[in-house]
Amino acid sequence: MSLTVLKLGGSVITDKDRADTLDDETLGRVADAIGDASVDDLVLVHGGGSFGHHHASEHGVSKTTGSSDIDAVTDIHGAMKTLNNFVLSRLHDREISAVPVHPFSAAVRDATASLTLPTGQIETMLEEGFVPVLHGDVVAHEGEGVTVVSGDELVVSVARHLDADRVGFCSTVPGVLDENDEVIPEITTYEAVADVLGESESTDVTGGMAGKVRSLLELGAPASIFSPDDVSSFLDGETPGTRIDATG
Ligand code: IP8
Repeated sequence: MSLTVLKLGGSVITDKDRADTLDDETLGRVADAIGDASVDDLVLVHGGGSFGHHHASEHGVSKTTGSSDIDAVTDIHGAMKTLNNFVLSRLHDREISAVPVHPFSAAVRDATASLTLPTGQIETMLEEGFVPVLHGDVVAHEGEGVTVVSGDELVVSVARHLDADRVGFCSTVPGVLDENDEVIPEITTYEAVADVLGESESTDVTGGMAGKVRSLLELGAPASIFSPDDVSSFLDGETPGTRIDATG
């Protein structure tokens, strides 16, 4: 059986300009593509968009800055569960056996901020024919209260532990873009794209593409970044957008 992990970017499935607002049209299109595809095993992960990020920034919680305030925990986690429920319902409308996996109840960060996400339940869900749907969330973090765990971190963790065959990121951009805004078809080393992505941390803050490319190069499985229009072709086994694979 081959395992595919697909991340739905938060800004793809929500309206990023309005708090707690779905982009139902795009979510519906992506759900249609997933419903029409014939993949063996599929794990979905979605980001926070205007649900998680809005509440996280209101409470000053990030991947590195934690909080023990129960209102912060319930607001952020609650918003992400609401978004997860919307995603599940749109998948159920297409007869996809999607089931929720809430990282707050399963994952943990130690004092060095290293993330542990048990995957036994996800494996059994897959074996039983379900499509587990994880999401960016808050997680208990030793010495910090809770911090944010991004969907990207969850994708990397799940793909590593379950030895995924393919990893896809459905994003608002059609791939990693060069200086002329053309899609770079393939990235095999960071050096080759360092000039375009920038080495600085500011790139991570503004777009996260540099950090994403770095962690995908370390994944050990081919990963692709593409737009919602390309979900079908990715699930059909093609490599739309940018393919990132350090193994060449
Ligand atoms: O959108 C962040 O997940 P991401 C989730 O994948 C929260 O970075 C709670 C802000």
